Amino acid sequence: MKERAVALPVETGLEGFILYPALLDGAAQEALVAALREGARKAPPYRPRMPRTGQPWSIMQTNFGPLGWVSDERGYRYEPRHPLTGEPWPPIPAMLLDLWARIARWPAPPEACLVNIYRGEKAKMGLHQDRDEAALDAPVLSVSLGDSCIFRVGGFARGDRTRSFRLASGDVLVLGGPSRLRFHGIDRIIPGSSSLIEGGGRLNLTLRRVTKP
Ligand code: MD3
Ligand code: FE
Repeated sequence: MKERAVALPVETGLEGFILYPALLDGAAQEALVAALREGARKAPPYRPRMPRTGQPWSIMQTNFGPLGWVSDERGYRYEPRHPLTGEPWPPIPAMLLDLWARIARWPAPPEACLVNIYRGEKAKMGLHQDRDEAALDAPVLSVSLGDSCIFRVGGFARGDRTRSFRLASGDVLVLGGPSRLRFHGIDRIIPGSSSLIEGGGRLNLTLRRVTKP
């Protein structure tokens, strides 16, 4: 996949938190959406549920790669198979593996690509930490596609002060070093801000190393 030649990522002031605005150009975004649509035929998006209560989330999810992140009454965990079809997740699209190799600065490939699907005004993700991975020293790489959103990032305790950023289609974030354990969430999407996805909405891809290499 071709990426824009962005020499300098945006300085966020947060160590290990690197934002590459519009790293993916329009053609790369289109190609990625096409690859995701193809994969999603084998791994249909489903609505995750909260541990214990089974309360449904406002977003849908699916995964690519040898492992996929799932949430239901039994808790948060990584699984090698789709919860509804029982089939292995489809492979991570090659263009995403290339992107990881180029900018994650990590010696082993990602094992999971979690796809979050935000549709409508109600779609959001509460403040949380990502710590279900044994390889917590590996970064998380995030790609935003479609409508822009308001992304919130805090500190290392839930009550710490937060800042918010707008993330737009084609933006790539690398969350590494100490920032890997910052609280973060999505307040809302901004409907009508992109025409990339038919019918509107936002996709977020997170590439993750789960096991220690
Ligand atoms: C900051 N997804 O899937 S991606 C998630 O846009 C998740 O769907 C959001 O949080 C989304 O867990 C945000 C950006 C992101 C991902 C992981 C992080 C930011 C992070 C880990 C630590 C700090
Ligand atoms: Fe997260």
